[in-house]
Amino acid sequence: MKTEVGIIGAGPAGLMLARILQHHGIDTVILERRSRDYVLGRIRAGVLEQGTVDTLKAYGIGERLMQEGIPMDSMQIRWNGERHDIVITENGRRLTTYGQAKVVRDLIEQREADGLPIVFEAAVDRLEDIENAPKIYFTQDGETRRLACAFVAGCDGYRGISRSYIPDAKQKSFLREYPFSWFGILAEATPHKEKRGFSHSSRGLAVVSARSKSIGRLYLQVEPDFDVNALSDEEIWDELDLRMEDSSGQRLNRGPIIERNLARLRGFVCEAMQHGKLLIAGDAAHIVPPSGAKGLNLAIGDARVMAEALRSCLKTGDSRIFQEYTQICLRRIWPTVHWSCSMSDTFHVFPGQTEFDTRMQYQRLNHWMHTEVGARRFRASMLGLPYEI
Ligand code: RFL
Repeated sequence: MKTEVGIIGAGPAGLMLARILQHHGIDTVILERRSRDYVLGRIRAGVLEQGTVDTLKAYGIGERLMQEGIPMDSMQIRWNGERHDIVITENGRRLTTYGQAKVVRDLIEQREADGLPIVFEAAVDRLEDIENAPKIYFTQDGETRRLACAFVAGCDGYRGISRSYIPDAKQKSFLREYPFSWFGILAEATPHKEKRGFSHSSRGLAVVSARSKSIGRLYLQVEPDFDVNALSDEEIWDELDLRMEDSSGQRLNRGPIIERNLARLRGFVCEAMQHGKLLIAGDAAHIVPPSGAKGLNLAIGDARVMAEALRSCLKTGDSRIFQEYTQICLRRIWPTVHWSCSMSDTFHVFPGQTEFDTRMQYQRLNHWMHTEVGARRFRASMLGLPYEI
């Protein structure tokens, strides 16, 4: 097999990259370790920045998003039962709730309709000669196959193999592990509009959001290795109600819990995102704690830069953006990681946390809620930084 850009991973980064390159008339093959059904069923992020929405629309993937996306113009924050509302729209820019599974579905279905290759159940095992004439070796149906390409796009997530082919990736990687996880549930019950958002309580953080008109996405802060089957549905709802309590006395709408998962919270940035003809993007290069809802959005931002770097190399022979790829991406990655970590540091209850620490957290929230400069910063960070490319 032969192509111009060999893409490892059919997550948001790999699929968006392939879509933009298709628009520029560049050949790609996507190799994905998991089955098609598995990829389509994977429940993850769900909040899209305006830039992500605009990017999807610009490349013809906006139709269902426009019909089914739920605009999110303000955010509720509860602090020990006290409710604050903060506006997060500005100059027509807003956040949109639309599940990552739907973004992935829309991109996959469009690619298939265009007759372009996504090879599922094709696990990449190794890369060769990434400095000159890259080859990607993968296993499919028990056989080793080879894809020769001009460039390799490593969009294979945090646990993928691409990053390990960048010689200084380890020395240039920075990690913060949080001492807790997020227990995420998907429920057949839409939370009432008045009962959504973040809630800090002495029992820990709770987050309540809607994924669609009939499905709710809710999270509880739990210990790092929490057993997702330890609590019954009713116990989970009881715990959510306790953490979301406020003066309204209103309880959450309850319904069957259809999915449970656990995500470790970490911040991670690899400052070496390219070597030879290999570039990495998305979770392969960085992880943000989910409190800022930025993981998927950052992946789309990287894909835009990588597409332009590859387009200018392949179509005009100009390698300036290619040479600068890492630096351009990092200028958007670090401030976004910083914001996601600030949200995490403010809303969680840390082991051994003192009353002094809690008051410090509250002061940060107070700054965001009650000062003009703080509210502007909150809004700008939630809406997402502008793109350079
Ligand atoms: P992805 O989505 O992880 O896609 C990488 C793809 O690469 C494939 N792959 C390989 N394919 C071939 N050969 C190999 N050797 C391969 N190794 C890996 C994988 O199967 C996969 O299909 O990365 P991408 O595209 O960079 O997109 C990033 C986003 O998915 C991610 O940032 C967010 O979903 C983060 N995230 C969440 N963000 C939120 O804002 N809210 C959430 O609720 C939320 N929940 C989550 C999450 C991430 C999770 N993971 C990654 C642990 C829940 C989970 C469980």
